[in-house]
Parts: sequence; C-alpha cells; structure tokens
Amino acid sequence: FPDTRLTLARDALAGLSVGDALGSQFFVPGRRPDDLAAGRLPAPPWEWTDDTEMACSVVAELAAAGRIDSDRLALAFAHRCEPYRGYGPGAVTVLRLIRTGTPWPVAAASAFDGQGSCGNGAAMRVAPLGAWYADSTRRAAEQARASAEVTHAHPEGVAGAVAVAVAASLAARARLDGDRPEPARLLTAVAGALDPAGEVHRGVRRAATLLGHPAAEVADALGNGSRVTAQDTVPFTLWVAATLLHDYPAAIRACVEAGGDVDTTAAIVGGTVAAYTGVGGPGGVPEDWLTAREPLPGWVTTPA
Ligand code: F2R
Ligand code: MG
Ligand code: MG
Repeated sequence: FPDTRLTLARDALAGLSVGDALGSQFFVPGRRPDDLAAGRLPAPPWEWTDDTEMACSVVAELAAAGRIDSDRLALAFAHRCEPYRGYGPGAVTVLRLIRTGTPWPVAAASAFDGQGSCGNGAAMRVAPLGAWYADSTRRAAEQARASAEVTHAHPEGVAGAVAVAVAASLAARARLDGDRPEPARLLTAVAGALDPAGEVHRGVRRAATLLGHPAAEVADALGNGSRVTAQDTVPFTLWVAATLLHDYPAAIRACVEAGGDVDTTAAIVGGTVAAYTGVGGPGGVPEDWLTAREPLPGWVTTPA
C-alpha cells in the first residue's frame, strides 16, 4: 500500500496544482471563462500559487514521515513560503511568526485578533492527504486536522480541511474499488465527519439538497469563495467534485465559470477529482494542461 498511497497523493497533487495554476489565470483582467469552455487555453506557463506550494509541503511530509508531524509541517510551510505566491494576509503573518521562532500553536491562535483563521487555506492544500488515506476516512479526518491546525486555529478553518480530506479519501477509495460514488452518498459521508453545529457542516448538508441544480445557482446559494473563508468555499467545491467526479476538465470549467476565489475552488475540486480520475485517460487531468502548468518544486518531485 505505501506505493499506492504515494501514487494517489501525487495524482491528487497534479489535479490540485493544475486547478490552482489554471484557475489563477482567470484573475488576469480580460480573461473570460467562456474561452475555456470554447477550448481556448491561456498561454503557458500557468504559474501556481500558495495553494500548490503548501500542498507540496503536505505531500513531501507524508512521503518523508508517513504521517503528519505538525511541528515539522509548520516549519516546512514557514521556510518554503515564497511570499509572491499570493498568500492570504493572515497566513503571511502566521508563517512569519513561525519562521522567527514562535511556536505554531501560539502563532496560529494569534491570527484575526485571537479568533484564529477560518480562511480556506487549510482546505486548499489537503486533497492529496485525503487521497493518501484512501483506506480510512477516520484517519484522513484526524490527519487533516493535524495539518490544518498549524495555521488555522478557527474551528471552521479546520472543518473545511477535514471535509475536503474525507471527500478525497472517498474518491481515491472508489478509484481503487472501481466504483462510481453516488454524489448524495459522498456529501452525506463528508457531513457525517463534521461537527453538526458548524457552518461548513451546514453548507455541505445544503449542497446535498442542491444536486441536479445548475452550478451558477448552487454557487449563488453556497458561495464561490469570494470571502476567502472555508464556509464560503468548501460546500460549493464539494458539490462540484461530487457532481463531476468522473470528468476533471468539466469540474475545473465549473469552478472557472462560477468565479470567486477560482485558484482555490479549482485547487480543491481538482485535487479531489484527480484522486478519482488520475492523470491522462478519459476524464483525467489532461496531459497538455499538466505540461502548461509551471513545474513543481524539485523537493517534491525528486525528494532527497
Ligand atoms: N490571498 C489570496 N487571494 C487574495 C490575494 C491574491 C493575490 N493578490 C493574487 O492576485 O495572487 N489567496 C490565497 O489566500 C487564500 C487562503 O487563505 P488563508 O491561507 O486561509 O489565509 P488567511 O489570511 O488566514 O485567510 C484568508 C481570508 O479569510 C478571511 N478570514 C480568515 N479568518 C477570519 C476570521 N477569523 N474572521 C474574519 N475573516 C477571516 C480574511 O478575509 C482573510 O484574509 C486562498 O484563496 C489562496 O489562494
Ligand atoms: Mg492561491
Ligand atoms: Mg485563492
């Protein structure tokens, strides 16, 4: 199983990074979502952002240690952070504190006047971790929490990560079993892993009631990430992933057309869907999209 874990996590990382890099092209003024629908791709290279940089650290840590060690992950996030990758303002501060010696629990708890961050940054990087734990949604949820807490102390920020990891775990399991998960079952299983009093939980439950509705209507109802919070991002992304789990390009197009925090909605959806479809082949991450994406850092592709 160790090789399988790495393959699943790497496929999810490919899907996440292509979604991030392609999605962020639509922040460029004048670039229109219908270009993508018409098959007109932005000119390469598609540069990836903070979503991919942090996801690479998660995968590198899993490959090196076989699990999340929160102390190591915090240092990896802090020292590998290239500030020009478009990090959130809370994340910039938390990572600077960690880099200068503040313990991560203190740094994360200090964000947003002591509330902790409920930004979508813990959810955006975690799909490969879910794929790694294809054999256990319980373990995926527990490790997602450990990976989230180093930067996101707010319960909704953590819940967003748990929800995405459980969805990716189920997607990867279905791939191994040759199964096609029913969207309602997938969303109900994700909701079951969350605190029923939380907003992310409520959003995922609501997503299950909107299956079959047009994506634009669902984005209006659930949010498209324009507030950059987990609550405003994760329910819609899991609706897209559950609905289009077999079709990576269509899932990414749905994110681009919905607008909002497109690098991150496409990263979450891309990572979760690619855990199921893999790379290349029918419904998978297209090879030409992968080639157009800026190469990933050497420390994740060829670890020492
Ligand atoms: N930061 C961005 N996008 C805006 C800048 C784009 C850049 N100029 C460009 O063009 O490339 N994107 C990246 O940040 C998001 C992930 O954010 P993360 O890591 O969670 O950071 P942060 O700052 O902790 O939270 C993000 C926002 O969420 C709101 N928020 C968080 N906690 C809050 C709280 N307790 N109360 C109220 N609001 C809270 C704030 O608005 C934060 O700024 C991804 O989109 C990634 O792509
Ligand atoms: Mg980003
Ligand atoms: Mg974003």
